[in-house]
Amino acid sequence: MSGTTATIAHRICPFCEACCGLELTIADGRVTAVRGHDADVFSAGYICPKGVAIKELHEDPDRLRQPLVKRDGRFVAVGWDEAFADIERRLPPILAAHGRDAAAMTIGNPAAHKLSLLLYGARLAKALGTRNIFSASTLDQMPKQLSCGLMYGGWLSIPVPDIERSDLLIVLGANPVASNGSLWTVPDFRGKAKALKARGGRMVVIDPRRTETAELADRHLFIRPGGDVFLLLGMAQVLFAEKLVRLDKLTEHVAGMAELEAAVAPYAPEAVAARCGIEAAAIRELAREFAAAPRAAFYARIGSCTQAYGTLASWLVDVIAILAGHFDTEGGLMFPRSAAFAANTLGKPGVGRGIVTGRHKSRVSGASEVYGELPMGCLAEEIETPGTGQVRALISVGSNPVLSAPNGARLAAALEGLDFMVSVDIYLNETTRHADVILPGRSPLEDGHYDVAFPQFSFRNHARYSPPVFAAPAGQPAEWEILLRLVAIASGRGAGIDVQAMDDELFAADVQRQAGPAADAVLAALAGRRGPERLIDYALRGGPYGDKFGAKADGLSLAKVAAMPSGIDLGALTPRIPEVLRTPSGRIELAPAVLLADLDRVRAELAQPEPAADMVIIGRRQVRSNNSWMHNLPLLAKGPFRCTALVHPSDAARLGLAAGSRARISANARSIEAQIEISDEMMPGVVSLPHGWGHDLPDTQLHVAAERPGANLNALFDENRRDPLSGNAVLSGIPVRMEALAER
Ligand SMILES: Nc1nc2c(c(=O)[nH]1)N[C@H]1C(S)=C(S)[C@@H](COP(=O)(O)OP(=O)(O)OC[C@H]3O[C@@H](n4cnc5c(=O)[nH]c(N)nc54)[C@H](O)[C@@H]3O)O[C@H]1N2
Ligand SMILES: Nc1nc2c(c(=O)[nH]1)N[C@H]1C(S)=C(S)[C@@H](COP(=O)(O)OP(=O)(O)OC[C@H]3O[C@@H](n4cnc5c(=O)[nH]c(N)nc54)[C@H](O)[C@@H]3O)O[C@H]1N2
Ligand code: SF4
Ligand SMILES: [Mo]
Repeated sequence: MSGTTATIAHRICPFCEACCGLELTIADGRVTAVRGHDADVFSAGYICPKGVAIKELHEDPDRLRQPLVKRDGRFVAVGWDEAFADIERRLPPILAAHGRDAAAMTIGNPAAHKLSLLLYGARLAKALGTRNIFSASTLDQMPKQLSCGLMYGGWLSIPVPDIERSDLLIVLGANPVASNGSLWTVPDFRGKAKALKARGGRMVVIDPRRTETAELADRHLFIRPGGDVFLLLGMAQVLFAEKLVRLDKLTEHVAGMAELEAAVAPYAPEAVAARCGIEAAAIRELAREFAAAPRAAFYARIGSCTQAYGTLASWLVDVIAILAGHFDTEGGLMFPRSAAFAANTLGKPGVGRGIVTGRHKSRVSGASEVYGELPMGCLAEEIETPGTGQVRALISVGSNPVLSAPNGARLAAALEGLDFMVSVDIYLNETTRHADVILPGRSPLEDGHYDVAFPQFSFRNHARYSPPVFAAPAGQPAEWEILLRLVAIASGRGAGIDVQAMDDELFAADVQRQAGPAADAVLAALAGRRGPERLIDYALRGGPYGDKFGAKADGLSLAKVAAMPSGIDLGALTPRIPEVLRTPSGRIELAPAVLLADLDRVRAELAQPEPAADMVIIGRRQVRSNNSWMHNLPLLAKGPFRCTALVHPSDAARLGLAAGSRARISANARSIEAQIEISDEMMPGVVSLPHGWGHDLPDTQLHVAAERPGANLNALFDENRRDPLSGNAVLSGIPVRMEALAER
């Protein structure tokens, strides 16, 4: 027996939006056990297998711990100064010769879970000064951000179900039992759904697959993929036609009621039923049941976003909640009040400048800028197409678009054509293999953490901070330091810059701009802090519960939050209308003109004959998988093979597909091969395949993932199919052909 005693450490899990508190047992400098942190005020001990796998991520021999630089086509490990010297030699000349837009940046999902990347990624984007910013948001939630921006005036003012006080929860195109929730931070969704039912409440799930969440529900309705807008228009029409609208206290806070009513009037359930695959009577009943429930919430997520009418669908979900009187009220959809970083807690309450889009357009396709970004689907053409403004250099930050974006093969070829590429990433994977330099971030256990975004979507208000569990290896910079060195290179100040001094300078400039005359006092109050921790302290102390830099003695600061390893509970959600609004009118905009105009597409589609696809494909998520990058961890990779194409028995029989056999799935003149699984949980005519697989590309370093690579769903998709308003990719309901393959 070694003489060391075990110690306990706590860390907010960085893998999904549930943000569970982990409890780690540490002995001899190693993690020996991972469990849920029972005393965590927010997650109360809940975790899933991915949280346990944090130990394997920390120890993964494939995880990069040193920069890699490509020399003569092969990666070699180098020191940090050498890696930055390479970047300094190669990046600035490209910017000097071809202008700022010659550089592009991609930002992936893990950036939302890493304080350093979220807070400093924006600094890099600014220093690059390029319009070519692309992120996972346009493969995901941009439609919801846009609809909420238009309605409430803030890109992150997204209301969430107050599940603990609800009697009815409708879930559309989301599977929180597997995904653990998204744009809704709700650890242990299953437990909360069961509690809702135990107190007499009901849950209805609408999904082309009878999901794990649907299994828990009182009712499941299949919906035709891509048909959400039709269902939702039908429900909204019923609320008006049957006089079920009750705005109550919101009456004086909404604008556009008459326009909304006129806009949805043509869409009686009978007119839309065939398009969504739900009978008119069921649509009617759903609207009535929702309106009649004393307290009800409507939650829709990625299935409703990654489609051609994503923004309209996202808008209508909130519209229905508002019309039915289930908005900004207990048990309905409510706005969290985040302790830090929320734009909707800053500035003048109740009114603002709203949002703007289209400040610039993408060069090749003319796609509109939305929230400072261009659609990810446009990246390949921006690299391939010659001319002024052509993208010649790329910095990828925690993103793997070769697998996570449509038509990765085209993108991979485009990346090969770049003059220079840098990846800030922890793996040599399908995307980073194209880089000239890879700069690895630290293990999450070597960084402190505070969630910047997710408290803005949490089922309950809270503030939690995790200090680093382990010291970083000597010489390994934090990701914010990596990003600041890139800022220095991009802004011509040289890789050799004193990063700490530059951080002081950038921070002081922010405070001067934001705090005006109070700036000196604020800076003095924060003098002991550096890096992301200083930004958290600044945000917390100036935030809605803050100590206002000493003026409110009982208010929050980072020191106070850090002193509570189980976090601080800030209570159940409370009504925030009108204070949360930042629209120019100071009202909820029920009928934004761009959305009403977009209904033209819906009208046009209804006038066409119904599409007659043989099979359409959709995606799915699984508990032991996380997008494209956690398949290298043995704990998650083991067990039954998960990247299977799920089909209904009737389709299997019709197409001659046997369980366990392989099939070719084709669309858009491309095809993949996948293993068949047969289940009546699928809607007939729909096949479901998880995304993020396809780890069989050469020159990666993912030894575990490569053993069972799976098929890449996104290889089938068309990078040019988008929701025109948000630029979001269409990743659902694509017609495919399926053929049985002879056994090999
Ligand atoms: N067909 C289909 N496609 C989809 C989806 C779908 O439902 N269907 N979902 C979409 C959604 S919702 C999303 S969010 C996107 C995700 O798209 P991406 O963000 O591009 O994909 P991830 O798989 O999350 O890749 C994360 C990358 O970050 C790296 N990484 C992990 N941890 C760290 C870290 O701590 N630091 C750094 N620097 N890098 C790190 C990984 O090595 C990997 O390269 O995929 C989208 N793609
Ligand atoms: N275990 C695990 N957890 C994750 C992730 C992961 O990869 N694995 N990824 C994380 C990320 S980045 C995100 S964004 C979230 C996403 O969280 P969720 O939105 O809950 O994602 P999914 O589980 O993919 O659920 C989407 C559902 O939409 C259904 N669907 C597909 N097409 C349509 C359609 O046209 N209409 C309707 N109504 N439904 C449709 C699918 O069958 C599926 O059940 O999950 C996060 N959590
Ligand atoms: S649900 Fe799992 S992956 Fe998500 S935060 Fe909790 S432990 Fe981590
Ligand atoms: Mo996502």
